[in-house]
Amino acid sequence: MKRLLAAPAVLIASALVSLAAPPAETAPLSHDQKLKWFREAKFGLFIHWGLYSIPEGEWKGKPIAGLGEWIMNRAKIPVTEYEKLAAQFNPVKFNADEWAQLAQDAGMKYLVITSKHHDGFAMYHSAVSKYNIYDATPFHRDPLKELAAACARRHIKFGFYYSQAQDWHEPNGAGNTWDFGPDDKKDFDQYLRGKAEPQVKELLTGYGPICLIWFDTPRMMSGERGQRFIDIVHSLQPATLIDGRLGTEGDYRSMGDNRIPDSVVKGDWEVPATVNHTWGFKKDDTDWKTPEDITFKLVDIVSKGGNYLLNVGPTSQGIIPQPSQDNLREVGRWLKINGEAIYGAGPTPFGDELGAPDPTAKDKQGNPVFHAKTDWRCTTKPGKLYIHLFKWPEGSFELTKAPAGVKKAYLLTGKGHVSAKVRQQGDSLKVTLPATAPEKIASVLVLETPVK
Ligand code: JFZ
Repeated sequence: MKRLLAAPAVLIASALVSLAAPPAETAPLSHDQKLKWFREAKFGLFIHWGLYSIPEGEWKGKPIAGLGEWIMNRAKIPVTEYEKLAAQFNPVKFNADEWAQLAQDAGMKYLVITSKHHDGFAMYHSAVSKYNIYDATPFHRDPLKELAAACARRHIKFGFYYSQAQDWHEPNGAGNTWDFGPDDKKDFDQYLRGKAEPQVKELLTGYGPICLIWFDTPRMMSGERGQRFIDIVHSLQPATLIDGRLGTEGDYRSMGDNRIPDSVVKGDWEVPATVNHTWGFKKDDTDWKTPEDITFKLVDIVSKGGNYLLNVGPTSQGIIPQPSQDNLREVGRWLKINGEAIYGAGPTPFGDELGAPDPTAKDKQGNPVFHAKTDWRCTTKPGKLYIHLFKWPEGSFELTKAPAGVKKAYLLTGKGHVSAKVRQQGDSLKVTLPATAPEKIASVLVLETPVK
């Protein structure tokens, strides 16, 4: 009897509570709540794919210098000519599950793909503009819808790159001065309201949860133009992050392309980077970063507090170049063993291991040249220091400014831990290591520290 009476009381109480405060699911997300997955993820796959993958860096038999996805601009191709590429675009080898699987095999936790780059061509079925892969090509499919589903099946977060300002296809978009004259004579807001804003709405309604929108090159994004995009994102998907290139402050900082900072940077940030020297596919660019180099850059970035968004450029057939796939999978193999030192890990408490500015050498801007050291990096979790050893030390590893009370040291091997002897004297610490490294790219030494 008592129980029966208690139930309605609970219901009344909860009804009162819900009148007093909005239910948890509609309360605005805090910055920390929004950034939670991003801070855990650390490593993402960027994909630049569009009409530019057809000329693959060559126009009318001539190689065009610069980034593959900039070919329309670099060769000053008129819209009427560039548009014709759409009729040839038929990437029949595209397989969304294979792409999402690559991200998963590489240990990447999010995927960001070009929904529209500066050339203005939408890589999804847009009702706003017929200049899109569904309506204007023989392919007649929406690959981004397929990719969103393939990522969801693997619990990989899915996001879009969208070029909000530059649109070389539109008379009022920024950037195309060879067809449409100088940008300052254009009705830029007509373009924003007529194409960019409604397309961003489409992307946030038709593709499930979008982890982030990667805006870029904020030319002419003055005044409240950026805020209009923020309002659209917040109204449709309040959890979606906005990168650092909208023109108005986003949810995290985007560093310059391929630019890794020299030291620890506070706050949330990401380094967008290439696996060769272009984003969009170029047939002549086969200078692939090695798995060792990519792993070092990933660890380096995480040890400084950031995320690594690493790009691949698929061909017009829909194939991600095999060497870039192989290299990423090798990084994934390393992450299978050492991932606990990366995902959700914080920056180094040290700093001297990163290198130092040279007091005598100055660069062209007059700044001291930074001499990076590459022997080891450190990432952290509560109660743990992860020392990533890129150069295997002979006999022992030494720290001169070690935290007090390190009781346990061991190496990650993927098949259990290999423990190592620690000797601590004041600030200095010495770990005796086996003669050979357990892992060829980098072995991770874990030091267990008292949790504060
Ligand atoms: C932009 C694009 O123009 C390029 O095609 C690509 O999509 C890349 C990811 O982003 O290029 C930039 C933008 C900003 C910087 C460098 C290249 N930057 O801040 O150093």
